Amino acid sequence: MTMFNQIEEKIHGGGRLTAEEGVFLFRAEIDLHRLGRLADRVRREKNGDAVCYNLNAHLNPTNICLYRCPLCAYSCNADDEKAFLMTDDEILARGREAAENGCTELHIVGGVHPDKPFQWYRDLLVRLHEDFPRILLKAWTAVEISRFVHLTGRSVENILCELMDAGLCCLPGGGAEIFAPEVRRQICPAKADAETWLDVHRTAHRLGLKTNATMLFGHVETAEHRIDHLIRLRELQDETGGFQTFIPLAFHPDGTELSHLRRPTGLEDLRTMAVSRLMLDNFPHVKAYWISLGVPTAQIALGFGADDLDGTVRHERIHHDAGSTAPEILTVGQLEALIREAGRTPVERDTLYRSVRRDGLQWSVS
Ligand code: V47
Ligand code: SF4
Repeated sequence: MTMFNQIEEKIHGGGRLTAEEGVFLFRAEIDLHRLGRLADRVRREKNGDAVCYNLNAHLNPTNICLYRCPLCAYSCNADDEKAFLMTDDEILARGREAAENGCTELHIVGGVHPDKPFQWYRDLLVRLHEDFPRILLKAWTAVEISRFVHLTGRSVENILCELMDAGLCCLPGGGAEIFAPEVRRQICPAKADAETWLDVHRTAHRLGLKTNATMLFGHVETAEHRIDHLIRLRELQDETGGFQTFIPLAFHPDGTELSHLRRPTGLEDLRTMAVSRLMLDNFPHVKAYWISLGVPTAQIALGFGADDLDGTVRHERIHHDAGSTAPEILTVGQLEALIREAGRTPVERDTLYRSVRRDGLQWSVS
């Protein structure tokens, strides 16, 4: 029996893939359609026909960043002509716009500003939460949380508790990149390391705060690095159960210090989606982020393990600055049509994966 046959039998029997099997599935000669069918079967067992999506908006309060990761085209220094720092009024105007458009979520991340104290990040949540209490705030990556720990000398737990009191609902999955230190040294040498990222999420889960996880693929990493990354996430999920969804992010090189690299191809995107679904047997959802994959690949990814399509998305800058040619926004009608055309049933969800029911401008969750 070939190794692929053995893997299929294992998956059909509910078994868990080893690192060696995961690396094998990344080999170029593996039949992508066969791999996709396997991931699609696992997806169907977990989520049936449903594909969830949400109505959200991004808020990136500043692009000034202390870390200046080589992978990033978005960040800059304070004296750069493209530098911006939003005022309180501009931030609240974004909240108002999101509310007027029926958004249930604000996704808030940005540069790690060299001068802004923890209080600035906290107060921003307080103001948005006070003015727009129905919009759930998915805010600050583990990288930002570790910066707050450094700034205040307080513990991760203490910082997260204060942010939860301020209105934080969930941590986004950014900053994970690839955990292996030899890769981080090349793509993001200055920011939080793998252990710090995992510890922030572990602590969040212990406090009852749900989080997401990402993996940035298609730059200098190998299949072994990707599998190591996925297994470290799987182990933490075994321990805590606090991850909601996994998002594979395709690297966009334009405008970064790594602009000599090429963007991963559509086939690499789909292979990574399928292997992620198969390796992360304890993650409820796998997300196709159309801003990163592009709309056509994100739609096809719904047949390669993804069951979560993020989102209506307005005002995204991080991937667009790095050359993403995806639109700025998709309407609910467009998202639902993409899902239906893929033969699946669209279900609106909120940040915590509760179903959303709408009646005119009002909505309720269950
Ligand atoms: O951590 C930065 C990535 C991430 C580039 O939690 C780049 O639901 C590609 O994490 N090419 C931020 N990617 C985005 C993110 C995210 C997105 C959607 C949903 C969720 C969620 C989280 O963007 C960063 C980094 O990995 N990124 N630069 C680039 N040049
Ligand atoms: Fe800063 Fe994040 Fe860009 Fe790194 S990826 S430079 S931490 S904004």
